[in-house]
Amino acid sequence: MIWTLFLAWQAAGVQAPAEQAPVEQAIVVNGAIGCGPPFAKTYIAPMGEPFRTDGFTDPMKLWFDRADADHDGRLTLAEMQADSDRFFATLDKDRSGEIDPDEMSYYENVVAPEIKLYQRGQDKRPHTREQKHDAKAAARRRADYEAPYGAGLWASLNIPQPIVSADFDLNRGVSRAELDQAAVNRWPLLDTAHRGYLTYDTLAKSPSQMDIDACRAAADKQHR
Ligand SMILES: [Ca+2]
Ligand SMILES: [Ca+2]
Repeated sequence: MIWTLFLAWQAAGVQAPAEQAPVEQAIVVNGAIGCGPPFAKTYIAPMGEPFRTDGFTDPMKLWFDRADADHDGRLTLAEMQADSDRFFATLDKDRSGEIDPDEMSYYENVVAPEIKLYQRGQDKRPHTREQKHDAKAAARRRADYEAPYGAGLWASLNIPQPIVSADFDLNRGVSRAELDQAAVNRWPLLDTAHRGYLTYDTLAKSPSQMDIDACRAAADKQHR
């Protein structure tokens, strides 16, 4: 029974929580058109945690549903902070109360390698017409100063490194209080309607969902 559940879970493409996520997971340049494996889709949550799916489902939904702890469909700032606190605990491996430079490096290299500005292998020689198109689009995005980069490519907010940007006192460590403060600062950028809560449907579409939509549209066109 457990095994069947595990297989079903695998088939659903839901990845393990961040700290257990496989490092070598297929990472595609944002904007690559493709549905399903190996086109894993990533969402970097506002407080920096990566969520990954198989390319058919929106990873932002995984984040939303988990952060919405009372499952009323409304995500409050307190819920987002509690979710961020839980993530903080997974990053603060030595439980010093601060994400130190080593732990930050682990975050960037192992937990959320997608956020690195230039990924090794990112610019592999494109072969197919679609890959060439994607490579051009990626180059255009990098050339545009205002364009998202780092975590911003995968996120609702254009914050290249969502953990390090919470180091308000610049001591090269991020405390729980700093991350909580970052949540307060980021909240108005998400709750643009000033309702005091977020709903999945009113959040801007995630980059992954836009990819999924584009992919579906392309597939529909082919079948017509
Ligand atoms: Ca809620
Ligand atoms: Ca600090």
